[in-house]
Parts: sequence; structure tokens; C-alpha cells
Amino acid sequence: MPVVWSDRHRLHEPGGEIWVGVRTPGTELPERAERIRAELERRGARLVEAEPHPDEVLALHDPELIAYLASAWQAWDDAGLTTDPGQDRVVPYLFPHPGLVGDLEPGAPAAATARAGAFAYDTMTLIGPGTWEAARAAVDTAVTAADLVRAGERAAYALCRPPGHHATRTAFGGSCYLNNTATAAARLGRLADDVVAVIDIDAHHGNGTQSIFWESGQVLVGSVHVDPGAGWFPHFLGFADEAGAGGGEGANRNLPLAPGSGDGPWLDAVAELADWVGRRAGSVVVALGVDAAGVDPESPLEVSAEGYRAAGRALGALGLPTVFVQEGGYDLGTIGPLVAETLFGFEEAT
Ligand code: SP5
Ligand code: ZN
Repeated sequence: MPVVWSDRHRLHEPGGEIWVGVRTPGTELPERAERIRAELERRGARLVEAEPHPDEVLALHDPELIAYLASAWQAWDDAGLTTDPGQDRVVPYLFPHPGLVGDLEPGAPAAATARAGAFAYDTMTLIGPGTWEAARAAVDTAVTAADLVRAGERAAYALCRPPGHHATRTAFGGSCYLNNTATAAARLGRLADDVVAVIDIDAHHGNGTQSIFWESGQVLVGSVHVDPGAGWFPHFLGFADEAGAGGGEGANRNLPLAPGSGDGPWLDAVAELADWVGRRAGSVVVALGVDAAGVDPESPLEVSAEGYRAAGRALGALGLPTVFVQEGGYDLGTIGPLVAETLFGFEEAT
């Protein structure tokens, strides 16, 4: 299947993450995408350049979030914050928490420091000089892959970076700025009347995608992930009883797994999601994080390379047009092979 790529991902260098107030090196590194690309090329993949698209492709997001992300770095630098206090990335410090503002509509903050907290929901997702351009290119990558499938490819893989499934309509976090997966799903559904499904196999709950399609019956959203109730990101969301609302009632499914779960329970959950969407959807977007792997530093799940290959086969057996969108996966030594196993498993089954 075609592999959609943009060099512009390299412009996003998070420069670490602020985790419990401490700046740690972080794991969402440019090298991740380079490793995946190298492995897929080694196995003979066909690379396709991401097609630039106008900003209309960002319609799932609030225009205020878009305007903020596009200007945040410059505003931060203009405010002198890179020299005093000497912070070289945009970092929030105060949040318009419901307990702070209550029913009042918070005013638009003038200070660059305060504006950050109006759009970021965590302290870990830093903005640097090239973040906007890279996040924008990741959306172009996902949209290009969706367009290839709409044009008749059975499947396409968007090698997106930064990832996207934690980004909501109005806020960013979890190393994500713009929701690449949700945008690909909206693009796939645009011309077809039938339902599109998202199957999110990243180790973390895809809270952004869930929230964007919460009231939509046109996009099914299923996610298998480590149980947030057991102490894992995104902590507040991703529980089994979150089923959607309004027209989207019953169109959202979460399958949280206990920490330590390996191939058995994980593949059962993938099969359950595949079966659920197979009977309802005409096309699929797979949010492909490979951070459920045993070696991954960001999750306690214990999925093996054979598990990823089997997941790929289960998804391929659906027989539906499918867009894969890269999400998490942080072990540099295995990220390439894990992605390759999933995609080859898929092709094996078709
Ligand atoms: C796209 C994606 O996979 N985002 C994951 C975001 C979860 N990050 C949570 C990070 C928590 C702090 N990391 C500490 C690492 C200790 N091993
Ligand atoms: Zn993840």
C-alpha cells in the first residue's frame, strides 16, 4: 500500500515535555518517523509525498484553536519569554478550569503565557518554532492517504507526525495538536453516504477523536487501550461506559484493558471492534499507535510483533477500504518493524 510522507514533520522538535513540573527529554521525537520510513523502504514500500491542502481541511477544529496554534510560537517569542524567564517552548501555566470560571465565559487573555492555558489541556505538549508547520503537514499527510483510498486504493498508510488522536475540537494535548485521524475519517466520509469507522489501537484512549465525533452517528469510534482507571493517560476519559450522545448514542465504544495485558486480550478486543464496525461501516480509519508493545516506554501493555501482525490480518479480513494513520509508538528500536508487521498482516489478509 502507498506510504504517505512529508519531510516537514522534522520541523516539530518538542524539546522535551514538562511532566509533573520537570522537563524530561520526552519520547515523541523526529527520529520516530525516520525509523518507520527506513523500515518500510527497506521492505520495498512505495512512498508518496503528502499533497498540500487549503485550511478547509481543518474544519473539525475550532477556528480559535487553529489561529492560536498558527501564531503561538511567534507570540511567545515576541513577548520575550525565550529570554525572560528563558523558556524556549510555549508552556501553559494557568488553565480556565471549570472550578475556576464556573458558568462565566472566560475573557480572552492578553498574555501569551495565559493564552497557552486556554488551548492546552496538559503541560507536556510543547510548541516550538516549527510545530505548526509540522502539525499542518501531518493533516495533509492523513488527507492525502484518505484521498488515495477514495480514488480506489484498497488501503493507504499516513506516516503522520506529530500524532493527533488526543487533540479535540478546541484543545491540544497528549503530544497532539491537530487530529489527523479524525480529519482522515471526515474526508473518507465526505463523498460516501455510508458510515465511516475509526478503530484506534494506540495504547492510549483516543479521547480527541471520541470527543469530535461524540454526537455523530456517521462516524463510529472504537478504541482499545490501557484502562485509564488503572492510572494511565488520559486518566479522565476512555472508560467502557462512554457510548456517545444524541445522534451518536451507541456509536462510540471503549475497550479498556488491564495493565500487563498481552496478545490474547488485546487481539480479542481488536476482533470485537472489527466485528462491530464490519457490520455497520463502509470504510475504516485505523489509528495505528504501536505503543501497546511490550517494549514501549509509555504503556504497560505487552503486545508482541506477532500480535501486531495478527491485528493487521484481522483488520484486512474486514475487506473494507482502509486508511492507516500513525499515532503513538516510542521505542525507536522496534517502532519500524511493529508498523511494518501490522501493514503486512493487513495485506496478507486481502
Ligand atoms: C499519541 C500518544 O501516544 N500520546 C501519548 C501521550 C501520553 N503521554 C503520557 C506521558 C506521561 C509521562 N511520561 C512519563 C514516561 C515515564 N516512562
Ligand atoms: Zn499512545
